[in-house]
Amino acid sequence: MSNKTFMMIKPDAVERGLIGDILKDITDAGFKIIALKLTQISINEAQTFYSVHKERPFFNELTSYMSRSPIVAAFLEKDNAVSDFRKLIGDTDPSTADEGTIRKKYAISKGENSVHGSDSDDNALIEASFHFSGREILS
Ligand code: DAT
Ligand code: MG
Repeated sequence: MSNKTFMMIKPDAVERGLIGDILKDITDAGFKIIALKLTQISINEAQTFYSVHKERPFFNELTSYMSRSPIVAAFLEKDNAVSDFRKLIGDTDPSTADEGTIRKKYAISKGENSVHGSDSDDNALIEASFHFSGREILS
């Protein structure tokens, strides 16, 4: 089991000034930030990042939303990072997310759900490599 996960603060949350609140929730939960950047992805980059969902009916909505305004990308370290971070953010749909989770607190809808968290150790590394060069990651 790896101790790293990748996350993004998505456009809906950056647009509403929630970067600081969400990073505070993440560090309060015991995650150490080992890489961090504010950036904006192109629609092509969003299509690559979410290519696993390319046959899904919400793919166009998802990729245009993710590229419409800036995001924050972060690489995080903690024991059981992937599963603990998924617990911290809650269900994909904020209406069914547990009380106190980041998506319950901040997300607008299933599509505009404020945060991304990797779903496996392998994907955490793939996704972090998409956004960060080696020298941008603390060792
Ligand atoms: P998660 O982000 O919880 O891992 P996912 O991998 O199933 O969820 O989907 C990726 C993103 O796609 C999700 O965060 C929001 C969007 N999405 C998923 N299902 C959707 C739906 N039914 N309608 C609109 N957007 C959806
Ligand atoms: Mg997912």
